[in-house]
Amino acid sequence: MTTSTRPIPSPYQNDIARYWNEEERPVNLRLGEVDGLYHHHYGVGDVNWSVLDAAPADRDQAIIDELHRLETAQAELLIDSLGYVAPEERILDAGCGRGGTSLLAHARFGCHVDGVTLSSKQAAFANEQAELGGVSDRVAFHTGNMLDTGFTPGAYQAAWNNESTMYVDLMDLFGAHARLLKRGGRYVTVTGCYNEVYGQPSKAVSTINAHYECNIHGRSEYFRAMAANRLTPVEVRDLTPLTIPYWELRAKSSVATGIEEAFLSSYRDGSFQYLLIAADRI
Ligand code: GPP
Ligand code: MG
Repeated sequence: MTTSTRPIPSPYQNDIARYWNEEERPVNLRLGEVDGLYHHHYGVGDVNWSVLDAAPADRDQAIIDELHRLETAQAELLIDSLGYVAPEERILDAGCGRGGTSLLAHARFGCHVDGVTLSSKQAAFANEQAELGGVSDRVAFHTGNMLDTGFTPGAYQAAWNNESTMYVDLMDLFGAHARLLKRGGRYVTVTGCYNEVYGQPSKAVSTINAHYECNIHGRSEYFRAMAANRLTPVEVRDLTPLTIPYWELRAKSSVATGIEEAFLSSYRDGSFQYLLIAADRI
């Protein structure tokens, strides 16, 4: 087990660390308990709506299992876009949360994975999951700042942010990824962004920002910041239609948190989008 600690410099970063150190929402913990993959992102794909008709004694767990299946499908989709990673290579999960995507990526490629999160509690939790899974020799979670990891420049074949870009300045973030990635390495993000076709962000976006203490970016910011940092898009997918069913099921579940309507209304009216962007480090 490796847990390195670097200084957390800004008041906002302290706020983020506090937020995620204190977070214990059943929508994350109960889903993670299904199989030990704890995610901090949403789901994609068709819902098996028959779970709503399960026998009363089984219904709640059937819905939890289904939400978890859709969240795991989202992580697999992101990993699909990382390209081939050889077992001896390293990959980076920036804003790794409790580690679900990292563990899935290791299962896919067998490679070394470093996850970084500002939350020491998340890093410790994720390391425990890696231990339990018997992969802690290759998968390590670190308490630290994704903008200043201290990791070896040029050492990474792939890097990603699974719904964590809204906590950082994108110029700083992509500068950091460009330094860590090898030339020809792959960067992927799945993110929510506001749709600048409609100008400024809608009230729903402000509600989401307040809920998670984050700052959602506009779509064009991603492409500007990538272009400025040697990251050239190879794939852009609008996942909005694929994630709406997840939110519809979540809204009907016992683990709904109250944020569901803000996602559903802004995805449906087009003011907010769920995007996957993959880019090559040139
Ligand atoms: C949290 O996931 C996700 C974010 C903070 C990013 C916000 C995402 C956008 C697409 C805007 P979580 O799994 O911790 O959230 P919840 O507890 O609501 O499931
Ligand atoms: Mg969640």
